[in-house]
Amino acid sequence: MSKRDLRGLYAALLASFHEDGTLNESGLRQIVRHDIDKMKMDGLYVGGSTGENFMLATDEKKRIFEIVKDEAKDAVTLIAQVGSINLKESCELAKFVTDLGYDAISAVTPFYYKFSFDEIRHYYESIIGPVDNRMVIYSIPFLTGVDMSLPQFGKLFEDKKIVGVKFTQADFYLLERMRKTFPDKLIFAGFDEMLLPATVLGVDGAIGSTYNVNGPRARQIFDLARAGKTKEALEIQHVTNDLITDILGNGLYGTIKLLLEEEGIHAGACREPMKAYTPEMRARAKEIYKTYF
Ligand code: MN9
Repeated sequence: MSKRDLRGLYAALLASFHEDGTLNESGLRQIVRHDIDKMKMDGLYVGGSTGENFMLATDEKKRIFEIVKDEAKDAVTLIAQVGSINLKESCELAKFVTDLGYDAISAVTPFYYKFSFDEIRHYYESIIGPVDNRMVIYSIPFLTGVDMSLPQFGKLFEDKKIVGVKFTQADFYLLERMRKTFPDKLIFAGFDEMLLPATVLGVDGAIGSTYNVNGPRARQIFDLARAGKTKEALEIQHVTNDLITDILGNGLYGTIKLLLEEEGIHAGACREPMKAYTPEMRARAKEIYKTYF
């Protein structure tokens, strides 16, 4: 099992597709290189929401995990998100990425059906139990509807292989309680627009979609906040949040991909049913690029 320190800043990796919806393998490699070489990320979080993972077939997920490992090698930490409500698939992917040498596994809380906490615990134990790897819970209540309590996180964390959580929620009271209660577990901030307050509360790292384009500013916020320079960090968070607001207003993943296209990276289209780019959306992305980069 990888012993690599998991702390640090991760890009939630985008996937690249051709217009016909098939995977654009060279585009994906370009994004990986960009995140490592230009954005200077400590790691990549592969197969998350930003990777449009929940719209993909199992063999496409596997191909992405393979390509990313092949391109990144051991240059950065790699976490593979394998969660889905097809538990058999999640278990198969957990083994697959462990064999590939991924440093950790992550799994979104099972969604759509209203699973009980016991069922959620069973899900995590089924995924991580059989493999020699570490698990980072992916908590994102606004998309999954699964909002776990402090004691519930505590029950999951009793399993030594469950080492942390990607905390994509804005509940800073819960975040503070988690930090105090679980000093040895890893907490990753999941909302890029709240990186500064999350860092002040002592997160171990952050995982975000906008770091594919805004990595250097995120690094400044993270470093300044950890050094106690919150005023300076806030200035950069303000610019960052102007950018994020503009990105969200134009379509999140599509706009990040269009910003990468401005850098000569073939980030391509989004997977249907996400919509194709309109001329207006492309034009707005160009304006956003000129404003912030
Ligand atoms: O992985 C991302 N969450 C989603 C985390 O995409 C649902 C975030 O990075 C957000 O995209 C970002 C913008 O709201 O904070």
